[in-house]
Amino acid sequence: MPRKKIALIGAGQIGGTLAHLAGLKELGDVLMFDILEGTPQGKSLDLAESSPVEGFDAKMTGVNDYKDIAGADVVIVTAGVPRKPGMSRDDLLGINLKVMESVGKGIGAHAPDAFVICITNPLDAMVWALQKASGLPANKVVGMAGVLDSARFRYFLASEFDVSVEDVTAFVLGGHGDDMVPLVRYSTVAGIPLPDLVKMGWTTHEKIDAIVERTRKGGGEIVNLLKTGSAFYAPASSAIAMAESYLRDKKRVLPCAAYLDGEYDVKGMYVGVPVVIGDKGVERILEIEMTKDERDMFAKSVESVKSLVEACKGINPAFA
Ligand code: A3D
Repeated sequence: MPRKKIALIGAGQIGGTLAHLAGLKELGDVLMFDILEGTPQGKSLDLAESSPVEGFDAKMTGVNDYKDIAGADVVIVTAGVPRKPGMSRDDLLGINLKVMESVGKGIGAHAPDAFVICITNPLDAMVWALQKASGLPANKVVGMAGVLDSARFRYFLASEFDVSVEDVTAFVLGGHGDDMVPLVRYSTVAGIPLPDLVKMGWTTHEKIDAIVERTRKGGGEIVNLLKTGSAFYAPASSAIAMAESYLRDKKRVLPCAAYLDGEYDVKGMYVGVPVVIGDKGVERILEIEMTKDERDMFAKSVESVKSLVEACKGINPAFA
């Protein structure tokens, strides 16, 4: 069986980490594209030179021409600019919208059969723009945010309880912004929901509230520490989990920014919800019951996404 081909659009901090992880996991041959000449070539060569030490077989190639992504099975998009301290994700809208336009056209022309994962911020609006610009079916274009947000939630909870991260599951819904919706009721330690752990005296409501708040602001916490960019290790791991579920038809249930066509009473927008990812792309959207409070939080998050999508249409009427 020929190796799968993974194209990475953007060879920056996340792009380089994606290539490294894809190599280590032998997901396929990796092709890195960037507008900068030399960067994707240099990173690819460096990574290829690590392969004999790590013992993986994967071709690593750096390119500056979209025609080289032809035949890609998966395309992961990180092209654009990241946040600096003091910036919100939404401040990136104007610049990154233009980038999504050119990247979308490149993918549509050269890799129309690929499964596309967008990471560029502001995520929910950028994945929407990327899908429109590429012309690919909505179930083949998805945004990475929920896997990262729930990984942060899981890590904070595991630290609070002093248990393995493997035994903590977490559930985050909504847009990838500070009003995302971490669902406490659906988050568990070995199947025991958080409210029950409060009853068992493992933690308190106040501590859970503080963890929820830290999760919501998790991206900003890292931006403030790094000062020169945003998180890249955990975002790359999260997107690789999604790519692996597609490539190996694992049918994992993962929170992703998916195109909603009436689900959750949202139409024509991308919002973070649990989905099944298999070899057909987004194969199913799980619609869960929410309490009134959860519905209100979700509605607020959807409103934020909607205002960004409207702003995109204002900047470039071609998206309307
Ligand atoms: P960075 O290291 O700056 O890499 C971005 C790369 O994109 C650079 O190498 C640029 O040269 C390249 N680029 C810029 N314009 C184009 C273009 N038109 N075509 C192709 N390549 C281009 O950033 P990063 O890797 O740290 O972050 C990438 C994006 O991911 C940013 O928008 C971040 O805000 C976003 N991000 C999202 C999350 C989510 O959870 C959704 C988390 C962390 C970062």
